[in-house]
Amino acid sequence: MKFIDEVRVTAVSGKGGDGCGAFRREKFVPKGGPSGGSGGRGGHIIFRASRHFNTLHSLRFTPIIRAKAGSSGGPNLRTGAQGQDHVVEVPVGTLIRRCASNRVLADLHEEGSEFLAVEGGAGGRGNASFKSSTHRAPTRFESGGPALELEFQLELKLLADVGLLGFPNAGKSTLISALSAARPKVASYPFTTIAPSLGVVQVAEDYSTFVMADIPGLIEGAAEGAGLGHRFLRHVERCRILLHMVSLDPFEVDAHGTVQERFEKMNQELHRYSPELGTRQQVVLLSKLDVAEPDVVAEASSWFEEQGLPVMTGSAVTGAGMKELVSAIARTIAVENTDEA
Ligand SMILES: Nc1nc2c(ncn2[C@@H]2O[C@H](COP(=O)(O)OP(=O)(O)OP(=O)(O)O)[C@@H](O)[C@H]2O)c(=O)[nH]1
Ligand SMILES: [Mg+2]
Repeated sequence: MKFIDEVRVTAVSGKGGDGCGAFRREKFVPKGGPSGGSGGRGGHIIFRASRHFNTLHSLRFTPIIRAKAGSSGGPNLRTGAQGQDHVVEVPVGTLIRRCASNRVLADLHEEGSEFLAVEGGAGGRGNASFKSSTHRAPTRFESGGPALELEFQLELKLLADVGLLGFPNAGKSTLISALSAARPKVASYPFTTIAPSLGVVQVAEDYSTFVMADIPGLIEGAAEGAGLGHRFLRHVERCRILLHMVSLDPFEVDAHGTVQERFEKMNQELHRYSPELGTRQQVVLLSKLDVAEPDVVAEASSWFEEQGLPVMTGSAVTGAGMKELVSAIARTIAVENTDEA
């Protein structure tokens, strides 16, 4: 299924049912009085977060969502049935904006959380509702409230603890495949990954888990749209930490520069996307250790240490350094969590 993380929908609530104007007419019941029932409320449009969805794909082809109208009230004090609400299930992590104002109205970041987007029209009152001690035969009754039509922009921002960041071919998808049950496509050409995916990683020490997000690779100039652009960074925006991967593969030097250059270029792109994301806590992994030249590893490691940046090395293919990496990520997430509390 195609990964869709942005859709625009028109939501139309149900009209309220009309109230009824009627009088009780029965044999042997003189002056039976008003008996018009009220109309039922129109259906609401409600968005609900569900773990069963991980893309907004299903809304792509239903750009107009409608709820049912309420039924009219009837004679003999019959109240009209309420129009059925339309509950639209969206992935956990969906932001809802009004198109008119571009304001974020809701952030459905918890399973089951709901947002009442458009209220159904109120049911009109029937003439029986207007009865009083001084006005015993009212003929007045109301129409139901109108249906409302509003436009919304839905935007999915995945929720994960750690986001993978790196140039194409850094080995991001290989890493998430090695550490979790996620199986994104892996290949030796750039931009193999074109849609984000999530994987759950288990920490050996205490059986706790964290969620990792794999996103497409970024290249220099992504802010101007180079490669796949930088829009996928939205999916790591809400990650506690970033795992910044830089490949030690000698071939990458020709493609995008030395390890240090690639690290700095990536951080610049990150900063250009969002200065706030640019300061997010990072764990640096020099990947593909199995094909690295020893002097390059030594030089890069000492450069990172000079900068005061903790750096790890490893290979998702041979498994070297993976256990240490998972522990380091788990520790960093724990620190971030306590800092926030
Ligand atoms: N030797 C070696 N090769 C690796 C390692 N990790 C990944 N690769 C290879 O590197 C290539 C790219 O790996 P991917 O995991 O697809 O890289 P990616 O960062 O997800 O790339 P994009 O999705 O294109 O951004 C594949 O051919 C992998 O088999 C590693 O640790 N050692
Ligand atoms: Mg990939």
